[in-house]
Amino acid sequence: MHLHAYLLIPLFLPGVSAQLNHYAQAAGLKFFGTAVDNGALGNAAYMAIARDADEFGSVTPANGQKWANTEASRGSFGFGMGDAVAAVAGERLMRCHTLVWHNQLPGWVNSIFSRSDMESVITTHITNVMNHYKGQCYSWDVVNEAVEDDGSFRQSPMFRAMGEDFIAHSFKVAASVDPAAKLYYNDFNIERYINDKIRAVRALVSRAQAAGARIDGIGMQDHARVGSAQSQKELTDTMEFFAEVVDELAYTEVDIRHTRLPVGDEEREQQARDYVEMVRACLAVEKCVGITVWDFADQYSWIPNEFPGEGEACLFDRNLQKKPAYHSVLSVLQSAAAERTAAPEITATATTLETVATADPAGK
Ligand code: 9MR
Repeated sequence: MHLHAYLLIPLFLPGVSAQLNHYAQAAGLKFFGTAVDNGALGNAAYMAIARDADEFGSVTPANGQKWANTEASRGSFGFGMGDAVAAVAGERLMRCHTLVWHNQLPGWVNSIFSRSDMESVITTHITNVMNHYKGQCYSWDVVNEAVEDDGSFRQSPMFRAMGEDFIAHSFKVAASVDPAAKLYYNDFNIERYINDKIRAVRALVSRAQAAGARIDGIGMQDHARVGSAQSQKELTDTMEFFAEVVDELAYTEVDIRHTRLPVGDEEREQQARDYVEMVRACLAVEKCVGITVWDFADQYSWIPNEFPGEGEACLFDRNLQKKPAYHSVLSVLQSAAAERTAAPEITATATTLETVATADPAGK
C-alpha cells in the first residue's frame, strides 16, 4: 500500500453505503472493528450501527470475556456476558479479549502465590475460555499489559508467582487449545515512537518465542490524546520494529480523547487529523491487519469514568452523529481503496520500475 494517491477523489459506488469496514477491506485490511459492551445491547439505535457489517467487520467484547466475568470463582465458568456480544458479532470476525490480565481479575487469583498452582490455574482458565469460543475468534489477546511504561515487568499476581514464564506458558496453552486463532500480546502506550516499553515488549515476545511459544501478533491499544497522538511516521517506525518478531500487527482499542471539554471545531478537526495518522500508518505497513475502536460512540466510552473531565474520544458522538474524525477516516479508507483498485492499471502503464516495486506486492 505504498502508492501515494490519497488525493484521489473518494470512490463513491452507487448502491454501496459509505462505511468504514467496507472500505477498510477494499483497501486491503482484514477488518475495521469496534468494541461492544454489554450495557449497550439494549440501545436499538446504537445496535443498528454495531450490527452493520459494512461499518464494522470485527467485534470485541469490551468486558464479557475477562477473567472476572468468566471464572469469578475457581473452576466455575460462565459465559453469558461474552456470549451476548459474540451473538452481535454473528458471522463477523471477533477479536477476543482477554485471557491473562492483572485487571478485572477475581480476588481468588490474587491470593495464589505458588508457581505450580498459578501455572495450573492459568492452564485451566485458558483451556475453558478458549474452548468455549473455539472457532469464533479470529484472534485472542492472550496476555494483556504485562509491562510498565518504564519497560519493567508489571508486578501482577501471575508475574509474582511465575516470573516472566507465565507469558510463554499462557501462549503455549492457548496454541494447544485453539490452533486456528491468532495469538496476540496486547498493551497500551506501545503505539508511540520506539521507547523503553516498546523495546521491552518486543524483547519479551522474542524470549517467549525462543521458549517455544507461538505469538502471532502484537496489539497496540492506542488510547491517545487529541493533539499529542503520534504521527504516521512514528507509528510506522514502531510497527516496523515490531514486525521483525511477529507476523501481524493491529490497533486494538483506539480512542483519541479530548483532554478539555467542551470542545470546538478546531479541536474536532485536530482529533480527525490524529485518527487519520493512525489509519494511514496501518495502511502503510504490510503486517497491520486491522483497526478496532474502543467503542464507536461516546456514551459507551470508558474515558469519562477513568479520566474525569476528559472524553469525546470516539468517532460518533453521544447522539450517534458522525464526527469529523469519522468522515476523515472514511475518506482515507476510500482513497486507499480507490488507489488499490487503480493499482493494476497504474503498474501496467508505469514508465518507471519504482512505481511497480512500491505497489503492494502481497495485495494485503
Ligand atoms: O472498556 C473497559 C471498561 O469498561 C472497564 O471498566 C475497564 C476495566 O479496567 O476495562 C476497559 O477496557 C480496557 C481493556 O480491557 C484493556 N485495555 C484498557 C481498556 C480501558 O481501560
